[in-house]
Parts: sequence; structure tokens; C-alpha cells
Amino acid sequence: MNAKEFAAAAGLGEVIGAIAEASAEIATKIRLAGLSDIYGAAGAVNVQGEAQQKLDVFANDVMIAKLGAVAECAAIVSEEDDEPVVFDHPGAKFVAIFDPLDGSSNIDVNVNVGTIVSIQAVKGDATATALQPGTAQVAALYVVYGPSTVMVVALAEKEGVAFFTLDDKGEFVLTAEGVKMPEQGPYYSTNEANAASWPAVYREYVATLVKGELGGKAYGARYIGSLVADFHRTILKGGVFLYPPTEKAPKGKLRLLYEANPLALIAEKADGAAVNGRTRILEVVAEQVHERTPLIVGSKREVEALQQMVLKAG
Ligand code: AHM
Ligand code: MG
Repeated sequence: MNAKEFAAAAGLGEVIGAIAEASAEIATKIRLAGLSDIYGAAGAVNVQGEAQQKLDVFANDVMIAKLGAVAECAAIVSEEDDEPVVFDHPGAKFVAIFDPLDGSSNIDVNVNVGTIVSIQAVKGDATATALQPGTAQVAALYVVYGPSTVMVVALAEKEGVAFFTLDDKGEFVLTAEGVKMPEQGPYYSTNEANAASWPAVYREYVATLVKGELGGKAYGARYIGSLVADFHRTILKGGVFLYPPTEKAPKGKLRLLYEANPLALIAEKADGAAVNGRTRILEVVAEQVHERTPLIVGSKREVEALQQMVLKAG
């Protein structure tokens, strides 16, 4: 079974199939990036005299083109665009909210990047639909462009998450279903250079992990700086990813609607958890489509321990 058939069987029509097609094109572009001279700034001209397009602009364009061809897709909201892009698709049921290419600072150094998508059922206009809480998501997925290109899909109505691997014909083939994450894991993942500007409770929390005070075993550190890759490791191995508030970004750095919400649904469907410190991510009501949030996501044990410490700290 491929991703398109899996999603169609779940009543999502062609929406995930279109994202799969876009991701396959993005994967090819990333793999050949050095050859096509796509690294670096948009607007430049490469050695062949062709206009360069930055990879994140390319990814956004291909996502919009593929989803714009799907009758069930009413509109998209993208990290790359200030406003939603609304399609002329009367009666369309879904809005796709996405970060077309997350972790772009990693592209030029050949490190994993990803695409992250939240799918909401239409309720009002595109903005109102996108602003529904994460609990209303009908599905969420990410694609990690790594040594293999893997798509991980969660459906609201189904426990466990499904993994698809991109084959050499451009199809995402189902490779695992009903995947759950370990209840506790060996790693914490965070940009520790920010620690001095975190609220003190986050420093205390990381110290408890490092000292082995949560479950008896000392945690190791792993940080790629590419959210999808850091999350993908966390779902497979267990542990916790955290991007706390900092002095520079008191509301957090990551985006609620197209980074935190989809990963939170995927984590919960895999028996993990996600909070903004105090509150379950999926219950946070956004006021703006590009709103930021602190994000703590991963195995249940670690996320609940953090939440308890934050609530206790007042
Ligand atoms: P971006 O959307 O500008 O690429 O930023 C998001 C990325 C995430 O992939 C990653 O988790 C985070 O930024 C890393 O931030 P930092 O460099 O501050 O550690
Ligand atoms: Mg991003």
C-alpha cells in the first residue's frame, strides 16, 4: 500500500497523495541540490546561467501546485506565505497547513530537513479553519529527507502512526503501521546554548535527566537543529525534544500551527505527549496563523515530568 491509498481509505481523498507527490519532487531536488546549484540565495544566477530558486521556495511552490490540483483542498497556509492561498474548489473539505521545508539552515551542509503538514477540516474561511485547535486536526504528517526519505502519518481516528518509505519510482510505500514510541528514552534534544536564558525550571529539568534522576539512567544529548530529524529520532528511540522560551524568543521559536500541532498529534497517536510547558499543545487556541510556541514533545514519561515541574514552579 502507498501513502495515497492509505489516506484515501481514511476518507482524506487525494490530499495526502498530493503531498506525497510534492515530497517526492522535493526529495529529488534536495538529493541533486549540488548539481542543480540550488543552494544559497534566491534571485542569483547559477553557472549555467539559469535563475536559482532556493530550496524552500521550490518546496513551497511544488506543495501549492500539487494541492491546488486537488478538488478536496480548499486552501493552504504556509510558513512561506503571510496569507492563506485559497483555491477555487467549491465544497472542498480540507485545509493543509504546512512548513514546506523546515530546518533550512541545514540544507547547505547536507543535513536532514523536513516537510511538516497539519490537515484541518474546513470550518469557516481558510484562516478560521487553520486557527482551530490541534485537537480538531483530521491528520498530520511529516517527511524527513534523510539517507532514506520517510513520511510519517497520523490519523485522528487511528491509534499508532504509519511510516512510508520513498522508493526509486517516486512512491511512498507503507513500511510500518501502528507504530508507538518508547514510553521513556535515552536522549534529550535541545539547543543547550540557550540554557542561560531559559526559565530556571528548564535548566533544573535537564539537570535531572543528565543526573539520571528520572528513571535511574543518565540521559545523553542529541541535537541536529532540524526539528523533523530531531523529532524522528525521538519517536524511534524515545526521549524528549524541547525548545523552551528564551529571552530572545519569550513565546518560543517554533510555530504552533505547522510545527507544534502536527508533531503533537503524531506524538500522541504514538503514545507520546506534547506540551507548551503548562498546557497540552493540541488544546492551545491560536490567535494568529504564524504564532509561536514553546514545544516540549516526546515520550510520555519525560514530557509529563517536565509539565509537573513547570506547574509546580508556578
Ligand atoms: P526554520 O523554520 O527557520 O528552519 O526554524 C526552525 C528550526 C527547527 O527545524 C529547529 O528545531 C530549530 O529551528 C532550531 O533552532 P536553533 O537553531 O535556535 O536551535
Ligand atoms: Mg520551520
